[in-house]
Amino acid sequence: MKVLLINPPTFQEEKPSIPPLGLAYIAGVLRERHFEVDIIDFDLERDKFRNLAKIIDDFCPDILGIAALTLQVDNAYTIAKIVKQKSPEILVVVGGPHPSSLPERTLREAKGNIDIVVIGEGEYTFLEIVKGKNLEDIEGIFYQKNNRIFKNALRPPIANLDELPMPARDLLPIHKYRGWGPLKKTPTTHLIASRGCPFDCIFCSEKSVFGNRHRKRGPQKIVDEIEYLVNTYGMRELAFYDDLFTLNKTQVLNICKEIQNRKLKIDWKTLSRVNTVDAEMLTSMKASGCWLISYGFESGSQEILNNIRKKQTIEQCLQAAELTRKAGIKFFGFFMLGNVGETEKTICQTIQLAQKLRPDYFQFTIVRPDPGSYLYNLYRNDIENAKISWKEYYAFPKKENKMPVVGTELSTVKLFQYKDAAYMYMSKKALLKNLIKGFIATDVYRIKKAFAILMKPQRCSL
Ligand code: B12
Ligand code: SF4
Repeated sequence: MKVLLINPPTFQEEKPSIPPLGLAYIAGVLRERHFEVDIIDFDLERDKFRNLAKIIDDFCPDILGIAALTLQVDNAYTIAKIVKQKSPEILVVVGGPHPSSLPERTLREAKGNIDIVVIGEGEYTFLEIVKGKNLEDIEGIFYQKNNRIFKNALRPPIANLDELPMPARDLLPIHKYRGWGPLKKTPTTHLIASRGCPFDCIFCSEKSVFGNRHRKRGPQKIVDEIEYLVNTYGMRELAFYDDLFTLNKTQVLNICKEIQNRKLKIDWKTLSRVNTVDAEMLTSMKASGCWLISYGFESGSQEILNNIRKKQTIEQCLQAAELTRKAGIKFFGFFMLGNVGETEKTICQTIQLAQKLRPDYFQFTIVRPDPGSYLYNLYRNDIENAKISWKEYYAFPKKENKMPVVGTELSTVKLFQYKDAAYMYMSKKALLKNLIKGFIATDVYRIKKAFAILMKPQRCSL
C-alpha cells in the first residue's frame, strides 16, 4: 500500500514558515507500520505543483491524503479533481482544521472527487483507512459512496500522546522553512508538547482538531524530541505551538528542568495565555532558554473580552506583561479589531492598552470568523449568504477583498483604517510609511491621522 500526503499551496504571497507537522505525524505512524509513504509540501515547493500529474504517475499512490486549512481548501479540491480525472481508483482523503470543521460541506464542494473526510486527529483514523478497514467501522470519518454521504461517529481524542512515534520530519526539506515571527537564531522549527485547550474563546477554531481536553506529552519524550532536533538537524531555535503550552504549570516546570538537566543549549519561544503564567513558571522558562512568549491580549475593553469569552481581565494582561518583562523574556502581543460589539471607543481602548503594555513585537488583526469557531456558527447564515470564497480567510487580506466581518457595526473599510491607525500609534516607522502612502494615494484619512498622532501620540482618537 503506497500513500502520498500533500500540503496544498495557499493563496498567500509568502511561503510557509513551518512544516506541515500534522502530515509528518501521520507519516510517522504509517512508517512505523511499514507502509510506504511520502510527503510533498506544495506550499513550500510551489513550482512542483505544475507537475502534479507526473508526480502522481511516478509515485503511483493507492491513497492520497490532503491537508487543508480554510485558505487551502480550494486548492485541495483542485488536487483531488486532477487526481480523480487521471486515476479514479486512487482513494482521496482530506483532513485538517477546515474539513474537520465542515466535513459534509467539504464532501459536497469536492463534487465527488474526495472520498473521505477525516475529522480531528488524523493518525489512527488514517491508519485504519490505509489498513483497509471497512469504512462503516471507522470512527472519525464522513465519506461519500454512490452519491450519498455517510456520517460515522466521532473518534475520541488520543489519550496517550506518548505512544505516537516522532513525526517523520525527514520526509520534508526541513531546512527550507524560515520559521514564523521574530527569530533569534536559525535553523528553527516547531514541536508540540500538548494538544487541546479547555477555554472557549469564540473566535478560535482549534477545538475542531484537538478538542477541549488538554492532553500532555511526558517531559522526557518532549526533551528527547528537542535533543533529536538539535543533534540531527542542528536546530538552534524551537517553537512550541501547542494550543495552550502553559496550561499545566507542573508540565512546563518539568520540561524546563529536563532541558537544563540535559544541558541543551537551545533558544525557544511559545504561545501563551495571560492568566496561565506566574513568576516561578516564567523564571524557569527563561532559565531553560525561552526568549519570547506570544500572548493574545486581544482587546483593551473588558466588555469585549467578555463578549468573546476570553476569560481574562485587563489587569491580568498588565500583570502577565510585567512578570514576563521581569523574568527577562520578550513578549509579542496579539490584538484583535472588529470583535463582537466593537466600536470606535473600544478600539481606542485596545490601542491604549497596547501602548501601556509596550510589547516587544505586536500584531493587530481584523477578526475573521473561521469555520469551526463559535463565531462562525453564530453568524453562519450571514457568512454563507455572503458567498465569500475560502481564499479570503487570511489575516492580512487586501482591502478590496470581501473578508467577512460579523458582530460589529463598523464596516470593513473602517476597520482597515483603524488597523492602520493602530500601527501608527505604536510605531514611528508605521507612522512615516502611512504618511508617505497617504500623500501618494491622496488618502486624506491617513494624512490627517498621521499628523494627529504626531501631535498627540498618547491620546487615541479615530
Ligand atoms: C503554527 C501555526 C501557524 C504558523 C505556521 C503555519 C504554516 N503552515 O506555516 C503561523 C503562525 C504562520 C500560522 C499562520 C496561519 N494560521 Co495557523 N496555526 C498554527 C498552529 C498553532 C499549529 C499548527 C500545527 O503544527 N499543529 C500540530 C499538528 C500536529 O496538527 P494539525 O496540523 O492540525 O494536524 C492534525 C489534524 O489536523 C489532522 N490532519 C492534518 N492534515 C491532515 C491530512 C490528512 C489526509 C488527514 C487524514 C488528517 C490531517 O491530523 C493531524 C495529526 O493529528 C495551529 C493550531 C494547532 N494547535 O494546530 C494554527 C491553525 C492551523 N492556524 C490557523 C489559521 C487560521 C492560520 C492563518 C490562516 C491565520 C492568519 N494569520 O491568517 C495563517 C495561515 C498560514 C498558512 N501558511 O496557511 C487555524 C486554522 C483554521 C482553519 N479553519 O483554517 C488554526 C487551527 C488555529 C486557529 N486559530 O484555530 N499558523
Ligand atoms: S484562543 Fe487559545 S485559549 Fe482561546 S480557546 Fe483557542 S487555544 Fe484556547
